[in-house]
Amino acid sequence: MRTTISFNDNWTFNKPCEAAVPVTLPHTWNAIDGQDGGNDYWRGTATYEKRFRQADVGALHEAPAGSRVFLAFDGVAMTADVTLNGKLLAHHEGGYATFRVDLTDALEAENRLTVSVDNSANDRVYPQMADFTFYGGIYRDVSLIVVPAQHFELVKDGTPGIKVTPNVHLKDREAYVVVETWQTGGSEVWIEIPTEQGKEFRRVEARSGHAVTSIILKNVHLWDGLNDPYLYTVTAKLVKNGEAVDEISARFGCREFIIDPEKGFFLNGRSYPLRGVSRHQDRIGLGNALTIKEHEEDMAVVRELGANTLRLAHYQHAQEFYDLCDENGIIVWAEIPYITKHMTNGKANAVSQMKELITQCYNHPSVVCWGLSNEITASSPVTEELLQDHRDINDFCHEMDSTRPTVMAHAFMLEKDSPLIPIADIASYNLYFGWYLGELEQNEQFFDEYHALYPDRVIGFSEYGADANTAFHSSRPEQGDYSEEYQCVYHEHMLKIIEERPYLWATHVWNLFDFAADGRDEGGKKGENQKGLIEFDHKTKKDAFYLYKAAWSKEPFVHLCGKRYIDRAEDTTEIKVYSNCESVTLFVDGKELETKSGKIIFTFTIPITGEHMVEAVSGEFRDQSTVRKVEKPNESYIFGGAGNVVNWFDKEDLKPGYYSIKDKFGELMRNPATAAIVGRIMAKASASRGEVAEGTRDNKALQQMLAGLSFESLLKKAGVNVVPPEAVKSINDALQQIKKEN
Ligand code: GCB
Repeated sequence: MRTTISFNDNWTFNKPCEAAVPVTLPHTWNAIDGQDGGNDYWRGTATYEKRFRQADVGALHEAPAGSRVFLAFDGVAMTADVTLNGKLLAHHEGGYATFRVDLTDALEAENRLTVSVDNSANDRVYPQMADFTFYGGIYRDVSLIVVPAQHFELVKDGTPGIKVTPNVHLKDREAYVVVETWQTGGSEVWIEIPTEQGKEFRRVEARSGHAVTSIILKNVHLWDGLNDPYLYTVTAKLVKNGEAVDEISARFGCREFIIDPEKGFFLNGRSYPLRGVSRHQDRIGLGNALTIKEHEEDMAVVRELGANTLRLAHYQHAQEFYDLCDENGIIVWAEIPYITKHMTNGKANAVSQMKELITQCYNHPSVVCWGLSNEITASSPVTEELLQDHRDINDFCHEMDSTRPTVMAHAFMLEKDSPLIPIADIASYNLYFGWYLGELEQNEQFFDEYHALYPDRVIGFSEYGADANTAFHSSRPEQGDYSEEYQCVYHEHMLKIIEERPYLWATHVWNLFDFAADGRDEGGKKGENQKGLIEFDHKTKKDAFYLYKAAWSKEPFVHLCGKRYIDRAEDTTEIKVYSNCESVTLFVDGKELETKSGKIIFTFTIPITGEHMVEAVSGEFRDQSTVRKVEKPNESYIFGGAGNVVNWFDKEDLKPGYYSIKDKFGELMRNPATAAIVGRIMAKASASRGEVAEGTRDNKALQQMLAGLSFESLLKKAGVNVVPPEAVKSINDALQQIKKEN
């Protein structure tokens, strides 16, 4: 039988030009510099070393003769060379999948194990371009596995050695389950599945290292999402001369799903609209070096939110986390880091990462699709090479797995008729109208247009979000102000339009948590993408979190928004409550003010004169906050950047009949005089965005979309560094000199 022990302790970490330090895995060398902004975190090659004597490792010196010894690496970013006693045993490319190495033939009495780890830039291993930090290190567990000479396969693509394919017949309440194993040696494999009625058992002949059998589970207990995520466990024993020598097991779930272009996702024959969030794995102070504790905490938050789906972006997550999704009934979109920029030399790596993803995640009932790529046209043109790589990876997914569809997440500027879209079984779009650019309504317009054009194609919403820093607040929230309140306005709109569109097969908020994006410097924080519903500590929940909780969770609660927004300069102020209760009563300074009935969003207007205690109550559920009337707005609530541009003019201040920044970009480009003013400023903005802008210049859909936007919203997107508030004023002054025709 096999023995598995943790090999996380007693490593030495050597970074070039620095003294060696002792470390315990998991470890990343970018926990600090990968999160502090400046896009200057260290990317290079560092070495981890561990010395061990066979005599000190029980699992080794107690192992019977002929045993084989493997090391399992659950995640080493981004490439790894594993050397034992000077012999190079493995080279692995890809920072997010499990790989295992056979140490046996290089083992000595005293051992020196080194893992050389590299996260430097190259043109071969995905990801190379994205906003998130590409942490380096042995950031997941390492374990030592000792198996007999005859054992289940451990090395090939990091396989669990066992593959379970349940095929559910809902009408008969049966599942036809195919179980396969791969092994070295052994003559027979014994397969056992305990059921509620007893157990199913098969003796299977092992031929050329492969054994396969099928079992019909009658009265099958379904894996039914959040309602009842029931898991079966299958055990496989490898038998030699009538005796079991190795044993493995896998959990699986029996479920059926279909995806309808008009009605969306169905689980086990019932409509089950997928509504949830995306997750990146990292956390403040820890980087990507997590333990099961952090994974469990994240899952607890997902449960509190009531989401029924997660997009585990933009790479393979820890196996422990897919396990948690299985156990909690969360439907998962799994993907590889083929992202933002296509690389001519990247195909082999994209294929091998996909092979590992499917091999390692195949048995998880939570996983329902394989994501081929994310916004791959954001900075690459749609070339024949890019199309062919997608076709090949797509075919490859189907060969490996005939039970799950493939999916892609497209950038907003990818034309709806692009030949890239029909390659995958399902298309989804990442749209940020109402945040980076454009108006909120353009989100639903986009999808309705797509759905009208292609009513037979499945379409989904793979990303949408708005950044919010919980330090910033406003009673007149505006796009680009980074306030907690604008994030609420944005998501209130998005929640509504999503609920009105059952054809969206899956929707995922970007993102559940703020995450490290070392190249970013915006909204008052360096190095973070702040589109999370929860801050980077994975603890501080922003108000928008409770909007979705009110929509999705069945746990009754009331949440008073704006607890961090205490000082307010207006005489009457709005108090907003998110709740899944039917009515909410507001008390101010202990006095009952008003009861409102409704759904999810309850707003009250109250006069303020001094400091007031506000309380929202529904039955036994209550929440409290304080508001204080102040003479002047509290400066610390205002993001000193784009916010100034946002509130620069009110429509009433403008001269009617003359052009202004409020006009549509397309309209301004039609008049030669205004086009000259606008053109100059757009050239400057585009130059500052460099490479990404380059790829979008000749994009018809993008040009059309831009034409429909107000020039003001484009200026907001360009940001204060490119167009400072004074410049906005002088552009507007210039436009106000030019009279509109007719
Ligand atoms: C995207 C990317 C994601 C970014 C996000 C953003 O479309 O897929 O990686 O973090 O936009 O916040 O800009």
